[in-house]
Amino acid sequence: MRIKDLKKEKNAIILAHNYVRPEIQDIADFVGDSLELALKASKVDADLILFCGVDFMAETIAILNPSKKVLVPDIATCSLAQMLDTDSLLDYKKLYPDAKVVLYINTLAKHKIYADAICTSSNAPEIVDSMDSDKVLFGPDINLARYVANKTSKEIIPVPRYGFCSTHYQITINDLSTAVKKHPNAEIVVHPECTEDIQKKADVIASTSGIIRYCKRSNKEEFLIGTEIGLIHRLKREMPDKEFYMISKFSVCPSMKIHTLDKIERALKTEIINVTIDKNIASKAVIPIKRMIEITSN
Ligand code: CIZ
Repeated sequence: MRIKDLKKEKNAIILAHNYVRPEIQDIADFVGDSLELALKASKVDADLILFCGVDFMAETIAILNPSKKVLVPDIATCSLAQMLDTDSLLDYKKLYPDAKVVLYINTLAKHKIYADAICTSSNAPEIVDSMDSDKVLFGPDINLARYVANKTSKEIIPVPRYGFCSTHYQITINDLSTAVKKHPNAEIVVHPECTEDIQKKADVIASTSGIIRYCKRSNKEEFLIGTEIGLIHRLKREMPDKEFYMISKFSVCPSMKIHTLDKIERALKTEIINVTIDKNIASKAVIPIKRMIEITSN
């Protein structure tokens, strides 16, 4: 049976992250960033959510939608989320007892439970500013931590000392100068997970959905994009009259590309792999996630 029929039969909806393969974005009911997807999942009238993205995103959807069955086509691990380990987080908390803890959404639920608030790349400075402490433990991405530190008067203490997204880290200054030589009129738009060197040369730094919104507003016709390659599909689809070039052709997240149409069909047929979270962890992790939603909707 085809995906469309299976979706109808099971009252299922397919949610896909901005970074997944183009053919999956094309059949998804909704494509967005992790927070948009989790919020969308709470609003839809579906019994089953098939999510295409990586582990921490699937967990967030499951935590915010406890009454719905959440499936993934395959196990996709975010290497950045893996860079935070429980012992270092707890050691830092002991070392800075007065600091609040803000964790990027790219963390596993077992770590979210230690946060005062979660943030995404689109709301990180706002969430940090809302904390009632001068010091904030922030993790796990060092580049996002630096970006936030430049936007706030609070002291940002990165946890761990050097967590990074391998996909964004592969975008080098050399790639950027080559791309600028080829497309001198293009605006440089990058994600805050890019290194500090790249961020300094950028015209705009924004989250995935922020990049889409910015390119729509801009009068420019050409853009050099510094993020995972999957976003290019959405940019081109939504702005066919503008030109988008990757700064580096190597910015590909293997975990995001693990999902395929065949695996989606299989998942809908068999209803495995199910995303389940320990009830005790879910009940604690939902608190800092809801805190972020509360802060950003005020
Ligand atoms: O929140 C997300 O989906 C991530 C990881 C990045 C972004 O900028 O959308």
